[in-house]
Amino acid sequence: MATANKTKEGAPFDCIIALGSNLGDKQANLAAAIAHLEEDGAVRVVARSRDFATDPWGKIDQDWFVNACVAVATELSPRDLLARCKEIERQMGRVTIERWGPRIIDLDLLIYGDTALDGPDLILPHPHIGERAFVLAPLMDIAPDLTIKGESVRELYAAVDKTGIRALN
Ligand code: PH2
Ligand code: MG
Ligand code: MG
Repeated sequence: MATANKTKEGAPFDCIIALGSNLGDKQANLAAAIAHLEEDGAVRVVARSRDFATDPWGKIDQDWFVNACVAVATELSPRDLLARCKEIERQMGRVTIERWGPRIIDLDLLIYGDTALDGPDLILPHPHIGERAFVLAPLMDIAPDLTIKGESVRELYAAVDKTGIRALN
């Protein structure tokens, strides 16, 4: 266990993974990705947010997204967990044509304990959490008191533009 981070229900977790989809059956894609995460026993989902419909951010000439987050417990290292996420994206048929473009499924590591990394393939904590309501709204569901670089999810969420974000369940 990397740190003593806990969900709002008190369940310890190692990592938070953000999920997004804006192609096909978006909610089913998120559910399938979460099932894949758990299928080999190396990752256990300890909390799952609601699904949120979100307007596209960054590249706005594309369909709306469904976004969610899961808190997971795992013995996998950050890089092995990233590789597992990339493998799931590949298995589910993700094709990347352009940066921030449409995708069947996107799995991003947001935080992994108190690990700070700045590599070409993985930056931890994820550098854009504070700008993105589509990440912070689901995070509020599972870990509002989590601190990221000195600011709580609650504080970050209060400050971000929440236009175009709505819970689906
Ligand atoms: N992901 C992006 C870029 N823009 N917008 C929304 N609403 N949801 C996303 O998951 C998303 C995005 C790059 O990963
Ligand atoms: Mg992403
Ligand atoms: Mg990604």
